[in-house]
Amino acid sequence: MFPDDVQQYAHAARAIAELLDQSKHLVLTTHVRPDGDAIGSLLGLGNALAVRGKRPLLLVPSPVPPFLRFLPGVQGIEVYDPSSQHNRALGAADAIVCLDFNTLARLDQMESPVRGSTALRILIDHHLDPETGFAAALHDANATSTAELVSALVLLEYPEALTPDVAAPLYTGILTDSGNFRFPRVSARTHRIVATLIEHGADPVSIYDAIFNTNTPARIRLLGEVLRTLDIACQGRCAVLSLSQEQAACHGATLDDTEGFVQHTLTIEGVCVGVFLSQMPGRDAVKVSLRSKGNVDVQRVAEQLGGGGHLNAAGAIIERVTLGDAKQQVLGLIDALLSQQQQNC
Ligand SMILES: [Mn+2]
Repeated sequence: MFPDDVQQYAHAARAIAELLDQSKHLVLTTHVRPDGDAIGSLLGLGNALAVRGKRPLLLVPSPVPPFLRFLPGVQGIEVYDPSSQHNRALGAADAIVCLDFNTLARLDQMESPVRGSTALRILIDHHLDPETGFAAALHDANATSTAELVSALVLLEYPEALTPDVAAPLYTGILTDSGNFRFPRVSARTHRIVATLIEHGADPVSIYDAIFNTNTPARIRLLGEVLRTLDIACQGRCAVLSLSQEQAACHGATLDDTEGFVQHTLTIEGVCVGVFLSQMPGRDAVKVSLRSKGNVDVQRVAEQLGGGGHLNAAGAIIERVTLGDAKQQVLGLIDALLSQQQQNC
């Protein structure tokens, strides 16, 4: 680590550490439908505080996805249950640490007990435009991940607590939220932090294996079938994949099995918009997943279809439509988008 790498966070980290040190009843939480960064940050900080003798309650609004259940300490995470002691615990907390989200609406059914609690709220996050009301915040929208910021906090305030059980979840958070170190916010600093995590026991090979080498034969066969539907449109700049209900049913696949299929579209040279259309099982509707490169704003396309998302990743559901009509509608919007703006991709 270069000394300057995390120095910009020293002030924020000190303020957070002071609040954490003072609190007896500490709750750590993250957003609904947690991803690798959410759970990695939660466990990274939770395990570091445990080394320091704290016993924070790790409480989340929805279950940990199976691909993250290899992480150390994951069995200690509790899923919020309004009929249990959780409301009392939130009410009695001195501090609630909000990781990887910045608006309390992302807590889903936990939002109202958290809002109702007198606990100080502490923010550690990298999303744009955090809401107000946090007693202390470590926030940087230029960081790859919340786990990168938690790593900075640990390195600045609890360097002795950087054990393998802390390093592995933090590595997982940075790895997954940076698209395996390839998204634009990845920097030399990111790699220096990751190098430090590896030096302290994060194992890149076993972590990658646990997260990514988990396909079933059925999913790979389904992917093969989906890849055969490839269509190139908009003068080679848009790639479309699709999946009908019949194809999905014949492989016994659910929508979860198609997670990540859309990413294959952007691996084609010259393609800057990727689309994956899937008929929703048991519904007369088509799910549209959109990805893009550079400044091509697929969120605008999603919004026109009644959905939403971000600049480079967005989605929508079109009701009462055939797969063919959905494709025509989506391609019309993408064609208009690509001809409107100056595109850099
Ligand atoms: Mn994140």
